[in-house]
Amino acid sequence: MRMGFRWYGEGNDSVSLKQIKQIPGVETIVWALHDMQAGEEWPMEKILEVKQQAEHYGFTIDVVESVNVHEDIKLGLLSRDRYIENYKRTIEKLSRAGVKVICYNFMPVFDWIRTDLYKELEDGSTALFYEKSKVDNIDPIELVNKIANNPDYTMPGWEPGRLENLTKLFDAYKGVTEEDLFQHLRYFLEGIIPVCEENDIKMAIHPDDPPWPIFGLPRIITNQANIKRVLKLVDSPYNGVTLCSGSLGSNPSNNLVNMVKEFAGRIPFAHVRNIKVYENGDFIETSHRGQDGTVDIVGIMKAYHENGFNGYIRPDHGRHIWDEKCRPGYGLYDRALGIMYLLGIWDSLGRQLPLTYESIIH
Ligand code: DNO
Ligand code: MN
Repeated sequence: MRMGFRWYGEGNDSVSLKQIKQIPGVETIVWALHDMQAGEEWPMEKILEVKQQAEHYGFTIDVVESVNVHEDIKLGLLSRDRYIENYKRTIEKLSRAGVKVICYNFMPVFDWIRTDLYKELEDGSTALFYEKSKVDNIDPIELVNKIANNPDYTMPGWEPGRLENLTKLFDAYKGVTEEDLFQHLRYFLEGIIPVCEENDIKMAIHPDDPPWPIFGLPRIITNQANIKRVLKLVDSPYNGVTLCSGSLGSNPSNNLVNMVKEFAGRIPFAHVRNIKVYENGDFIETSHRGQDGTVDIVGIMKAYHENGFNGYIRPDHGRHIWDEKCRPGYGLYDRALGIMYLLGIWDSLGRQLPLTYESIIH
């Protein structure tokens, strides 16, 4: 298992590489060029700039999250081929820079959705919260405007460029079914996986968050059966999943331990985080500790260990604690606590030797 930490880049993150360096066990940053639009080919100079910054602190840049997929690909439009070509070129460049895994998602229009970014938990910290009835009853355009007008943050999937076209996009998705989405994903994978095989880059699809249709838009990366189907669309070890326990865990009928067992070998990247799901379908993000939420974090880590997991892993969203000002869900403190918890479980499952006295004498 190799530990990673998501970093939004110089000038774009409240957390510095210097700080990340002081979290035990982190080997790679999980990064992206966040100013690139979906569908654009990534420039090599910008990739190498991040590589240089990371290597200065001894990190690799093995995991990219995400290279976003253009909506025309998800919609299955004729123009998709151009964007698939760009995607292939980006894969080749990332491979040349040393990248091993690309995380991406196939959610129409939006990435993750929450109704409150700073909901107070019992301990006085705040965290991302999803109120089901609110999303079920809200006008999506109204919600998006509210978020777009708050200059304090951007979220993946909520970049201004994407928000402008929202009404048009909703129209374009009218009549697009789940089955259509599967077929569009197949077409995309058939295009890129041979390039991944040649360039030794594993694709890892992130589950939909939350894992059910929202605003009348279809969502397919939602449960065990559907993930199994995605892995078979192109049955190659280079077509994998980012198994995100928090996203999938917000539907209590998803059994994450079973998924780790079934998909072992096809999980190049794991997101491990906890959430607390309420009976009415609401959920709140909690600390990573198993007892604090409804996701079986210890069981999941054990299942990874038993199945010889040697992929990348990262803590996912954290709470906002100790008055930290940061991107919602992406502060330093709670994610660092999350790492120590995950490493604590992991190290207790195998024999971890302390340093020898000889090894510390120079
Ligand atoms: C939620 C997060 C997501 C993820 C993207 C991947 O669990 O991990 O925002 O980064 O969906 O494309
Ligand atoms: Mn995730």
